Amino acid sequence: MKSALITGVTGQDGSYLAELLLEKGYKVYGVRRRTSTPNYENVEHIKDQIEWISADLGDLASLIEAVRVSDPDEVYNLAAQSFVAASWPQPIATGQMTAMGVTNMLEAVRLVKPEARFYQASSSEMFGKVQAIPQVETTPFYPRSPYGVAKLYGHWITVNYRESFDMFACSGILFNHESPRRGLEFVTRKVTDGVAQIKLGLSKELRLGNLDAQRDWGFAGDYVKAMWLMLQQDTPDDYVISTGEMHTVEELVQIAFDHVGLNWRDYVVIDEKFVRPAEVDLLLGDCTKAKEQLGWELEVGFDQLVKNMVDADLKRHSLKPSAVPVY
Ligand code: NDP
Ligand code: GDR
Repeated sequence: MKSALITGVTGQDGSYLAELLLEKGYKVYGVRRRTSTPNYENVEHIKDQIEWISADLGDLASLIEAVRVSDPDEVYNLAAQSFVAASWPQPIATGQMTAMGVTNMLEAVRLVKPEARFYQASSSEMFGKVQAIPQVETTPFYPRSPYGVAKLYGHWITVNYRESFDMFACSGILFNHESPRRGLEFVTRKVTDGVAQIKLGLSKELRLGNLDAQRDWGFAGDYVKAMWLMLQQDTPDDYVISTGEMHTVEELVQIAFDHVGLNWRDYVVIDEKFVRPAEVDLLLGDCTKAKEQLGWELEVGFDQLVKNMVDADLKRHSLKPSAVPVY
């Protein structure tokens, strides 16, 4: 039985990856950090199948112990301060977790089990102010946020450990991927949750920032398969994972409102509070390398993804007693 250690297992991607690895018969060790109010929402259904290890990306000693206890064949480093907008008000914490946290995890692997295969969750945000359209593995980087800068450090330190210590370390340059388990502050989920609340009479408006931003949005369940595939190859490498399709935030909003029979213009309010100090105007990935070398394929398209997320949020709010408006 293979064993895998996942950091960030309580997050969106970690939960789908844990499901995938459990289905494949792995023993899954999940890192959770100590919080005053633990949140297992994404992993409630598989909580008992995961071996839990208490550790923090900022604490090398705890990561060394995590690698020692789990003795992993594969390590997936998904933990990070992952919300771009929060990286301006918290640039140092973002750097400590999203950048230095990667070195901590790589060091723990190098010191305890250097032959373990390592996956780093890199990001299309590293392309930032894009230098070419579409973006491929060799497109120059130009990050536009403290988060993007931190991810770029994480990306290069992963490449460096591969080249310096001959470690099997891969970096997945993943474009935006979403699901009903996406955090509520990210734009897709904010929209689908907002639409569900408006439809059910629980809210009257949806406040958003830049509707012109364009992103390449895929389904998280498809993307974690690419992570696993990268670690099954003969040699370690870096891969772009994307859909190759770009949509504006406005298109996302339109599909979500249309799905419940409402006109978005009646409810959306532009709020400067959600406009970023430096924006990434567009991201569009070309994942030909992943398709050809990994045999990776996309299953869920953009329209379907948005509708599935709206449906999931409608269901979630309908099940809550608070969903019944009090007149
Ligand atoms: P989430 O924000 O949903 O999950 C982040 C996870 O990291 C949570 O489990 C969180 O734990 C954990 N975490 C945060 N800080 C620490 C810490 N100091 N020690 C231990 N654990 C910590 O992110 P996603 O699942 O969406 O993304 C996974 C990774 O992929 C992230 O690194 C993200 O930056 C990257 N990425 C994501 C993309 C996307 O579109 N989703 C695209 C490209 C890259 P807790 O539950 O306690 O908060
Ligand atoms: P992003 O995702 O920054 O691309 O990072 P997010 O969903 O936060 O923003 C996408 C785009 O939507 C615009 N936008 C808004 N965004 C939010 N959150 N809230 C709003 O009200 C709003 N209005 C407009 C943003 O300006 C932006 O252009 C995600 C994260 O998962 C990262 O961890 C990951 O690395 C990248 O995707 C790839």
